[in-house]
Amino acid sequence: MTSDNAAKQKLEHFMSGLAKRNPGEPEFQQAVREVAESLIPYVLVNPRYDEAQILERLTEPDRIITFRVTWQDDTGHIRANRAWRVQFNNAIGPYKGGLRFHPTVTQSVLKFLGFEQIFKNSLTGLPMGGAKGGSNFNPRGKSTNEVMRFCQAMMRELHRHIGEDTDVPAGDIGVGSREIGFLFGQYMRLANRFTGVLTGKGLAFGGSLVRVEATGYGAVYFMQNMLATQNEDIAGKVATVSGSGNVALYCIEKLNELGATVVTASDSSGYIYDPNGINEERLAWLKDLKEVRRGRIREYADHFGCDFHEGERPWGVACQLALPCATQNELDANDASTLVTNGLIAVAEGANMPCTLDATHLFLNKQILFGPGKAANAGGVAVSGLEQSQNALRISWSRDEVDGRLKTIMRNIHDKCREHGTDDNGFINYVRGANIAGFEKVADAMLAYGVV
Ligand code: NDP
Ligand code: 2IT
Repeated sequence: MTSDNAAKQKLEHFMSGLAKRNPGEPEFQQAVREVAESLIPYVLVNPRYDEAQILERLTEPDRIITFRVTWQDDTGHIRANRAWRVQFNNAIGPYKGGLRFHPTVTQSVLKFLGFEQIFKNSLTGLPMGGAKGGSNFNPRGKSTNEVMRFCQAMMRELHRHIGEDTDVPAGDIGVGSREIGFLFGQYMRLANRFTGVLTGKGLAFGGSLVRVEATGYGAVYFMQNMLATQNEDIAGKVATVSGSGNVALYCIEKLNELGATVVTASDSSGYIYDPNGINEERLAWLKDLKEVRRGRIREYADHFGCDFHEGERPWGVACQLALPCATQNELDANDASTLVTNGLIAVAEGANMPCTLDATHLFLNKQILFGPGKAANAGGVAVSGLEQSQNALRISWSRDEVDGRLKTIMRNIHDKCREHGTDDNGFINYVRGANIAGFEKVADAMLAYGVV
């Protein structure tokens, strides 16, 4: 049997076992398959990992805490939601990862996110394990008081399971600085401790400069590093961005600063196409719409007189750079093919797993520069790690200090991907590179611990 065939057979055997153990969890199975495609050939030539069953152990969370959150809405009705914290792996540091509030949140979604987080956090070079949490609570249409009551009710249970040396949550979809403030305030009351138990905090109470911008900026820094390998640059390129939340807004900001023209943004109702670009002034308006007024993207099109495409995603628009920054599986193989036909040269995943596995394969087969989320969007959790360091030291670094460290971390991640992902023909497969580089450190720590 050739080594290729042996790897294929082992992959299918491994995935069929995983599917049996995790029925009805398509997102989790998808995330594991993407990683296993890279890692199985690698463990076959590094049998110490296979003998210690590292892949099998890595794909089973350390624990999942699931609980009811009961709260009262503004009309006095009692509401019940379900919440989780998936503590996936703490081999290289305390559990770390965001909290997501969205009606589509399921255990499968949080397991995929927690699993990816293990590799992402390892790639940052900082001592952070992998976790994710959240709730099927829908923040849309809720008053600030309702959101506050929900966050307080959630923390009534969550506080027992987290701690600065145990598990440090942060934001994700539907959880921004407002929610982190409510969660942190409640943690302090319950634990009577002021400590860095959450990241993404406000600057007045232990937050780090540049954390708000970090994921979006980091994705663009990663894009810059990928383009440099082909003597290309961001200046003068047309970019499509999806989403208009935390990641998308600061991705657009950095792309503008570096001279790209960003022609799209979206939310779950559709996308806007602004052919002249979402310039600085328009971005300021969009930030106010999304961060302050919590409005819909359609209002941008109404205000600036450009096109709104209801119920559609932006991948039909011609561009050289694509940065999906909204949610998982928002870019499929048809979209990927259209993008390539229209002149795409590079993709940086600002969101987690925004490209389907078929789309990812298509990009790699066409030798497009493709930065997978666990590498390209690691800037957010990296600056969270820097927030933890500042909290532990009881100091605050300047904006330039944090941004400088972020740039260095993104360059290092890029270089690790290149080291582990370069094909014989020179093409850099960042997916394989990120998976192997992220895996090595965690797997070596697990080997050192013996059978635990
Ligand atoms: P936000 O809640 O700030 O924004 C999310 C954006 O995505 C909104 O525009 C939202 O539109 C859109 N969106 C959410 N769900 C869907 C859906 N099911 N279909 C279509 N559009 C959707 O979240 P973030 O910007 O923080 O997160 C975006 C992505 O980036 C996620 O994949 C997240 O996991 C990832 N990420 C976030 C990090 C962070 O630091 N925040 C770090 C690394 C990755 P609408 O308002 O209509 O729902
Ligand atoms: O997906 C992610 O990396 C995040 N949502 C950020 C996690 C964090 O702990 O800052």
